[in-house]
Amino acid sequence: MASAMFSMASAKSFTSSVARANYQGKLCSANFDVSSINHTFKKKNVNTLYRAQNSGGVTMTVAVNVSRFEGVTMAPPDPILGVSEAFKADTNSMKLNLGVGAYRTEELQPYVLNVVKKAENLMLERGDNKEYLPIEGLAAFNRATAELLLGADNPVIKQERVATVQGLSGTGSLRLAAAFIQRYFPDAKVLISSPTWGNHKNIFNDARVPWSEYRYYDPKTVGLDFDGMISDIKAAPNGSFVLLHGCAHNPTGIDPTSEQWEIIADVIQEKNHIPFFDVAYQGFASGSLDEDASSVRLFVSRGMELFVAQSYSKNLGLYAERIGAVNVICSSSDAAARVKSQLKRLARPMYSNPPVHGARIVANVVGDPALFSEWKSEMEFMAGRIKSVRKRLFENLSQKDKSGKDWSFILKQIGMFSFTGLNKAQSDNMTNKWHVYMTKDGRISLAGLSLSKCEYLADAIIDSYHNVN
Ligand code: PLA
Repeated sequence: MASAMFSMASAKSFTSSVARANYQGKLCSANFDVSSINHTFKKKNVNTLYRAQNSGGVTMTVAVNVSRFEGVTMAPPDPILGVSEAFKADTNSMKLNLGVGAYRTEELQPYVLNVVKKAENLMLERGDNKEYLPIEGLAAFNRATAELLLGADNPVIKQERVATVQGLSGTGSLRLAAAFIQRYFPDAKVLISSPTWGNHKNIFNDARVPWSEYRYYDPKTVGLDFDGMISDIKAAPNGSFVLLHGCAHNPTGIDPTSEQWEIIADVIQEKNHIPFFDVAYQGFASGSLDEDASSVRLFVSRGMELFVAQSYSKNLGLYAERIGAVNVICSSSDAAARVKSQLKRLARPMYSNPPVHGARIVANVVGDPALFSEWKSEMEFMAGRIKSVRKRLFENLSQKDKSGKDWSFILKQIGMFSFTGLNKAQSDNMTNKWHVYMTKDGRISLAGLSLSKCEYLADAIIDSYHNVN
């Protein structure tokens, strides 16, 4: 094995040295020194382009024999967003994408809300600029989002006990809060429901926050395992964080009743736990912004300190604008100011400051009484369409399935998803045989379903449920 060692002053001479060595088929390993950087290339078959930059700012493109990323393994497709990729690749005309929770019209087209278009026109007319936002985001948005969540006249707002920081939608807000927990509560763990939205585990794993699960879903009743949930929350070490879905639990579509929320709050208070609400569907579950925030407001009214991550992906259809917020309700304005300063400190090196477009849309819609009431009607309409599709699917399943199976659990679920109870093999059959794309935990997004496709979907579910184990 030949080995070449050289040091050079310019990128040009280095490139040509490698090219020459490669041409001659002699280069197996080369050690070189440019300013303070040492690179070692090993192995044969020089065929990959490698870009190196020295501290003096010289950029070189050199051929190396093997990728430096040999040790990087292929990541599996995302269990939710990967479904959309597979859907796109399917050419069957009957295909249905019920994977990701994204609202579609009855014609199965993406929907941009009228109020969003109006708010965007306003922004164009005003000629709003593209200056950086402050680290904590747009002030008008932060005010509007806290008011929407807690109610405009909530005393905690007047008392300045809410630390609100604009986030990169629900996910980014959860991630920022997780980074805060990791930094300030390094010994605490987060309790998450079993099951939960798949990305919750990734978020806490990446933030290095330990988590464990509390019982939530009971497959026997296709309902809430309330006793299991309460006893797991009781059994957790005092001062744990308890992640709760504010409304429209994902993936099960099963929410606690208001009496159950009271008991959950009792136990969390007894244990000195810190509630952490994920509110990704405010207004989308019931059609009412206030009703869907009632769980959060109950905890706030008890004087508890808590975290809330919010998202405008679904209720305003701003999926790609990445607009949401993290709110920390504190017991004093002083604590809120300190918490906010630390959230900003965490955000600055992560993404510096958030994007402005979605924040302006939300602020304009919520801040204008006419647009606000129009938004509420559009949200009711979207929530209503999902409810009507849910009902039609139930009717089709009940009529077509002659086995006597009770499908009424579908009607009891709330929000954009239905947890069908189909297992992985049955879900695979839905996709492979029927071209119905869904997550492998048996979840289907009813927001991606039209009334006219319900019958086809019912056939697919009945076949998968009865003919696949
Ligand atoms: N929290 C929950 C419970 C969610 O279901 C989702 C989105 C989010 C947070 C984050 O959404 P955002 O970052 O867009 O604000 N869940 C979707 C999409 C709709 C996804 O997986 O990203 C879902 O299909 O489950």
